[in-house]
Amino acid sequence: MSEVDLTVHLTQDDVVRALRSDVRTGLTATPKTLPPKWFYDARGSELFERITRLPEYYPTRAEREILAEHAGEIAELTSANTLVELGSGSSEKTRLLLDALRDNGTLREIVTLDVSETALREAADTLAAAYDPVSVHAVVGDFTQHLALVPGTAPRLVAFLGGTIGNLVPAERAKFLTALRDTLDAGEWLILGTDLVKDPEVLVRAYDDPTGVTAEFNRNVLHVLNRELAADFDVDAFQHVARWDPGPEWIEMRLAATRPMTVHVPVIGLTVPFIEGEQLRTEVSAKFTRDRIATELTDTGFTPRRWWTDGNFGVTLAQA
Ligand code: AVJ
Repeated sequence: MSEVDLTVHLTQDDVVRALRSDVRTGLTATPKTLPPKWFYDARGSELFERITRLPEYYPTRAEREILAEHAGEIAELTSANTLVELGSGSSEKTRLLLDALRDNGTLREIVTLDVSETALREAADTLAAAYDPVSVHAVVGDFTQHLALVPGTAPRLVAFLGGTIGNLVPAERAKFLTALRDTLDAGEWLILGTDLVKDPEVLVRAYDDPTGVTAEFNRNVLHVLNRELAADFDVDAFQHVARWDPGPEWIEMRLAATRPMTVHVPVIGLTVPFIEGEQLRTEVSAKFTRDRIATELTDTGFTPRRWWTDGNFGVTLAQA
């Protein structure tokens, strides 16, 4: 079996430094915020897996169906030699694309990029076994920082799936898409999954399921801070909140303090007061329209080539 080669652009030390810096910035801001990327330790990733199987959380199923239906066409249109997967958590859906590229006879390399070396090694080994003799490059990095370092034989097809781009606010999206466009040669490809604007009740239910899995996922970020930074959050004293904000058209997840509290984060010498009812924002998940996606892609130098939807979720194929 061909070997996986692993490149580390982000050490454990960098990750710890980034967490400290994000926590200091976010918990001293008004209103308080934390970036969603810190949800995903082993427990958070497991909780997210459970979310994807909830009847209320339609995006994963919708995207899988769209990709299953159109992977062949995507492979034909792109004839990609390299599939680059941003965030290896989505490997399962990426495999629909990999199967199609292999069947198309063009697949030569797979690149998978993720912040978690453990998750990455596992995903990369599985891919190497399944797609032998295709070579697999695992890159430990952050898709907002290390795009320029993504290897692979052109034409590459970069897959950014799951609607994860919605976790970025518009300025961050523009920065990310511009950086991605800059690293691609003209003619290379992006396949982008985006959740769509719809009835707010449907959206809120997807982020506030009756069994409370999403609530546990949301609170998990406080467990991460307790473990990694010796913080003393009373996790159960925070209530899960999911709201639709019609202005920016995103779902906001928040954690509301159910009583006044003083939280200590000794590792960074921080003391954080919460008043009763105060809400800490933990995630935005932006929802899109076809027009908005096309505009954001065009504004950053991409040309949208194809659009598929089931009415709930959209998949766009764009070319650099
Ligand atoms: C994996 C980031 C796309 O925003 O829908 C699921 C994460 N948050 N439920 C999303 C999530 C709450 C998810 N993404």
